[in-house]
Amino acid sequence: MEEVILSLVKDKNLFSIIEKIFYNKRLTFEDGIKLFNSFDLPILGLLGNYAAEKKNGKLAYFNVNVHITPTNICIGTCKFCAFRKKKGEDGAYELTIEKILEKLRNYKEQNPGLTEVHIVGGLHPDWGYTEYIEIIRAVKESFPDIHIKAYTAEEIKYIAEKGRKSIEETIKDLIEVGLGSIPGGGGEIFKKEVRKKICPDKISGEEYLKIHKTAHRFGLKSNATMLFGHIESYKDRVDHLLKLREAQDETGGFQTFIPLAFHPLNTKIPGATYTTGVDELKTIAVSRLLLDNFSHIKAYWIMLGEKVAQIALQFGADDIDGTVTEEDITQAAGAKAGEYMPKSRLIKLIKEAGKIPVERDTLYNVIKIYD
Ligand code: V47
Repeated sequence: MEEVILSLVKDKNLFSIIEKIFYNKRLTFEDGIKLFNSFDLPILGLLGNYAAEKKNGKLAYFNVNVHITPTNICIGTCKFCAFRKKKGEDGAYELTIEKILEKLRNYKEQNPGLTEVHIVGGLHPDWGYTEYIEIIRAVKESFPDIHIKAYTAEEIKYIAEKGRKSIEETIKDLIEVGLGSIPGGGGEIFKKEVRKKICPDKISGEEYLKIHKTAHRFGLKSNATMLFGHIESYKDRVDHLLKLREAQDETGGFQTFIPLAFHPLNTKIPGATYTTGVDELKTIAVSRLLLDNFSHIKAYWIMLGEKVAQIALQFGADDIDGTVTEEDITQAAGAKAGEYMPKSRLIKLIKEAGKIPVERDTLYNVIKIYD
């Protein structure tokens, strides 16, 4: 029987990896490369799904959330970003605190059961420590029941520099005014040579990890991301994933890993194209298999589109993100998905992928199981 099953595996390079997965042995850098190089997509899916179900059974998570982006004015120079504007440029905007609260009030009405607001924006040249802190304070004071997941590691460093404070002090102050967790943005690709080309002025991979680990030590949970499908190689992806695995071994503070599919429109990455379905699914599966110490892998439907995100639930993902409502970063770069998905649609996508939809809060507390 075993032989019959093994004969279904077309890529014989996967044999030793399958054995390791089955016996709970940690995969190596070379294993990661073999998995990415494999075209045995059904087996990658089977393995990814096996690893996901070992962690989460048939449960697949979503949440009722909104994104708010207080400004697109940014001194950053990331070549993959189509969202950023210079101060005074056509389309540049900055929201007042009153406007942010008004948006949130409207979104809360449209999204009954809203539990999370995701707030990230640009590195605004004129905003100081106080401006960034006051946004969090005002949102928390007006909406005490909504979890605030805000500010990427890059923004936290910028805020700290603006306030001439340490990362530790900045995180402490943010927690004091109501920050609940940190999103994964800014991970991009850790490998120095690639990072220098796609985001030369951004914090390094080491700094990104250090800021997340510091946040974890202060009791905050965070997410991690990897931007894939631009100029990076499989080696760079595996390097990125293993560095995350190492950091997670140290603190255990990451909740979810989110592979972000690169969108090329209006970006400055020469020759870049959209990612393909096979590469997206492969990346979900390999991420699930390498990140054995992450509880969750998110198939972010905004970037994968609802169809690939749904299939990803059979390839190792156990989370599809949320209702979202407003999303600007991917839209600026040529998103093919929309920016709002009703809860009923998220539930249908998950059910028809053969999984049990679970409405969660940001920290993965179960709100409702739709069995
Ligand atoms: O860091 C920028 C990416 C990220 C493009 O933590 C692009 O729950 C594709 O991190 N094509 C921000 N991606 C978004 C993000 C995120 C989103 C949803 C949930 C969570 C979470 C985090 O967006 C940036 C960058 O890697 N990005 N430009 C682009 N052209």
